[in-house]
Amino acid sequence: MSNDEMKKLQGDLIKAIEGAEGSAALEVVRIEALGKKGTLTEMMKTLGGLDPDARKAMGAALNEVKVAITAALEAKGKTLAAAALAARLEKERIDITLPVRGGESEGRIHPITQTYEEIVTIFAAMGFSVAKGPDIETDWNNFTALNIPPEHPARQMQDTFYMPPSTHGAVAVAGSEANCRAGVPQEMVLRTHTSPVQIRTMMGQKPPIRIIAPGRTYRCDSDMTHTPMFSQFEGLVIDEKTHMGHLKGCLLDFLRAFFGIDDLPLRFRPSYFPFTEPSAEIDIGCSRKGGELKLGNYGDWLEIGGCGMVNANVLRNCGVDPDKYQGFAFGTGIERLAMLKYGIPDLRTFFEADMRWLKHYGFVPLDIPNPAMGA
Ligand code: 2NL
Repeated sequence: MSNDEMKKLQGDLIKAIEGAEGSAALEVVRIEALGKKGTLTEMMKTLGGLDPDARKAMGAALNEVKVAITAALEAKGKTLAAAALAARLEKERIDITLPVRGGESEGRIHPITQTYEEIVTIFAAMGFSVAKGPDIETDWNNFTALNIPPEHPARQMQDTFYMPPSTHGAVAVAGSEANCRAGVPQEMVLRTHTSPVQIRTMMGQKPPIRIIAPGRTYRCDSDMTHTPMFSQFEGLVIDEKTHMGHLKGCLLDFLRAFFGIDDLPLRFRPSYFPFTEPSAEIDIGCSRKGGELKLGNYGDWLEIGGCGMVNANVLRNCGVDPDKYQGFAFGTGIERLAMLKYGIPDLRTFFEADMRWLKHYGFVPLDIPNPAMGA
């Protein structure tokens, strides 16, 4: 075969490769050239019958053609695969901006979830992290570390759900910091507040600390205004110079953002908690005229939670030096905030799983108010 014939063969093969309209057509071209009975393969087979010089020249020339068309096959293969992927992506594209099927008739975001998200969003913007912990807690984390003495009424069986000893082995009396750190078995409870999350945080990391701890809590209580399970969120800030002014400013910013009332008044009323000193109840301005509760600067007051400076005993219990660090903490109920913001009159309805209630008070997914929308 002459050089010209060889060049023509190469040109024809490359033309066929470039003209292939899909990977199947390309494979046909490949087999025609390089398959067991392909043009090039057949020509390779004739090399043996040539004399050495001719064999060498012809072999080199054939190999050149083979290298060229192998490269062309590979390049075309990639182009075809990319085109096939692009076509598939185009065909299978999902328009996520479409409204959900059934639209308004489908699910709702529960008001507690909605309120929880709003609280987290506002505190995140103020530089807080969200801390979480288990619902089943040690005596130490739930009571002892919080300066709640063994005889405190909150520890009574009527107020606290105790886990049966069979679920956690032998039971020592109330925990100690050493026992807790060593993992010695102790009484276990369903947490009665989210404070154990803050105890865990203080025992596990060095200040400065700035967290909120939202989540479910449990108490043996059931009447018009109490359910055995409810949601709380607490905040904790520990640093070297943190003081009560920071606490009040922080709560004022949060409450005004949450309720969307720029001049909402805030009042601290002296109180007592074992875990804070001094302690205060958090009151916000309201009106009760005509039996209707309205939040704002109207001269009347409504209690929405408690707060204070973290008791030095609590800091010591968690291995934080009270001579170097101090901080504030606060706590409030999520259902309570949801009821006030969204005008839900009865606490118990939160947990009845009544779809008519959820349809009325719930939020349409992808259409929920948030602080960024001025809600
Ligand atoms: C309320 C009152 C409060 C705290 C919670 C707290 C947590 C730690 C240390 C000190 Cl680890 N304090 N939490 C402080 C004051 C009040 O909650 O009425 N909650 C619904």
